[in-house]
Parts: sequence; structure tokens; C-alpha cells
Amino acid sequence: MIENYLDINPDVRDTLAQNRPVVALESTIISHGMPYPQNKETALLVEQIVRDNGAIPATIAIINGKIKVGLNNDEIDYLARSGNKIVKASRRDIPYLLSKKIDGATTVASTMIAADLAGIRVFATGGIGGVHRGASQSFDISADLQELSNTNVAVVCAGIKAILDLGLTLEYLETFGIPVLGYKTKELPAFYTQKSGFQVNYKMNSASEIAKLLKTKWDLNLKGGVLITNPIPKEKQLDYKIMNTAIEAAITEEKKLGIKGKESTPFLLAKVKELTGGLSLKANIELVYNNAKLAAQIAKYYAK
Ligand code: PSU
Ligand code: MN
Repeated sequence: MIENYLDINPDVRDTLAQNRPVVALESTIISHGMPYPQNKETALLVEQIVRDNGAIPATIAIINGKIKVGLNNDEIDYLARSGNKIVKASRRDIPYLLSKKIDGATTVASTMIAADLAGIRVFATGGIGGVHRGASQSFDISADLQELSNTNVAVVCAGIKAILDLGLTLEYLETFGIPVLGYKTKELPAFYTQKSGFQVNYKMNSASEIAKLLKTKWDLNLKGGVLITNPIPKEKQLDYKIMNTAIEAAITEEKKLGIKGKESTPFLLAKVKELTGGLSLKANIELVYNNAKLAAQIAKYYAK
């Protein structure tokens, strides 16, 4: 049955069957999170970094009426070039896109669903979606958070995207019982910066410790994901004040233009890139590489 909807690349399937490590990767970050050609270069290098660290990458998207787990380079190129023309596909979009055979780039939420169906437990991205600033009025809360409360996949990220309200997002994560771990940090990283002014629940000092926590959680049938926050490397991080000024300006512009819903995050990321003269994109790319490396290490221990 599920084969009608799920297409797992043979390399990924064999690796999983042998209980060897696989890392899931998303595709909204390719089509909607970064411009071409940096998106393609990043997507390919992220896969290479996963391989160099001893795991097999599985980039995920909706292609030709199926959820494809483990894209080939042509498919990555297609998603990278298509950009906003590809549907940004979250949980609610999956049935429509599959039944209509429409392609889609998967968000954190839908990539978690696909990873879970395929049996992949570790997933690397840039930053998760969360509670938007001003959410008390807009009600804009990313479906990524609900997914983390339901689906057994660990998400390695550089924190909650800085364009969001980190404090409210942490409250949401607490309510839904999602552990927020910091890799070698007590402070929650803020995507472009190591600093945020908020704390994670637990500082973890190694990939093996994290893998052990994952096993414990799921052995106990404590349903849902784990958020593993991995700070951007110190020498790659941006200035906290400069970033916040750019983010506030981007949000003001967004309000003026009346942009909301699923367009909000891609708009804000692109605007912040423009306002920082491309610096935010550079940092975003670096933090994704850093997360891919940690995710591969965690997947390796988890497979043991
Ligand atoms: N991480 C990045 N760039 C991105 C994303 C994550 O570095 O563009 C994407 C993910 O796919 C995430 C989405 O699920 O942004 C959040 O969108 P929204 O706020 O509409 O849920
Ligand atoms: Mn939203």
C-alpha cells in the first residue's frame, strides 16, 4: 500500500535494511529558502558532508505523485532551479499533491513525516519554523512544531529561525513535551548567532549522548521528535544586533506588503539576505553544513 505513495531510493533502502546510518534532508530549504545557484551547491555539498561523516544522505521531496526519499542530482537541480514555482509542501499539502501528481518541496514537518515512513530517525536542516513574532494577532505558528510533538524524528538545526519569536516557540515546545537539546551549549542558538538570551533544556556534550537519549525516548514510546540545536560555528556567526535590526526591518516591510501564511518565511529570509548584503545567506549555508555533520554522527551512534 505505502509503496504506492513512497519511493525510497535503493541505496537508502539497502542502508536502512542493514541498520546503517541515514540522514534525512529537506527540500523547502532548496526551493524556497535559498536562491539559485547557492541552493543547489548547498544541497549537493550537504549530501557530501553527510557521506564524509559516515552516513548516507536522503534528500526528500514530492516528485511525480510520490514522496521520494533520496533524490538524485537531477532532481535536486530541478528543485533548485524551480524555486518558488514548486509548491511548498507541509503536512496539509501531501494528500492533494500526491493525488494530483503535483511536485512539492518538503518542509521540516513533511520531511519528518517522510523520514518516519521510511524509518529514518535523524534529520538535518537549517532552522525550524516556530511561533512568529506577533502571533497573538496573526496566529502564525509553523506546522513544524505540531509535527515535532507527533512524529518520531530528531531534528538537528541551528535553533529556531531568528525571524521568529524564540521565547514563545520555547513555550510551545515545552507544552507539547518536545525536548530541546543544545550541542555543547546551554544557551539556545539563534540561527545566525550563537547567542539568543534563552536557554535549552539540556546541554549535551557528544553525539553518542544524544543518540542514547533518542533511543530512551522512543523505547519508552514517548511519541514525538527531539530538537537538537547546534550553534553556528563562532567564526561564521553574524552580529546579533545587526541581525535583529535587519529582521525587524524585514518584518515591517512584510506587514506593509500584506504577506502572510506560507509565503512569510521565504519572504523574510530573502529580505534579510538583501538587507545584510548576502551575509545571512552565507551564514545559513555554513550552519546547514555544521548540522549535517552532527546529524551524521548522531545517526551513526543511533544505528549501533
Ligand atoms: N531552514 C532554513 N531555511 C528554510 C527552512 C528551514 O535554513 O527555508 C524551511 C523549512 O522547510 C521549514 C520552513 O519547515 O522553512 C518553515 O516554514 P513555515 O514557517 O511556513 O512553517
Ligand atoms: Mn506559518
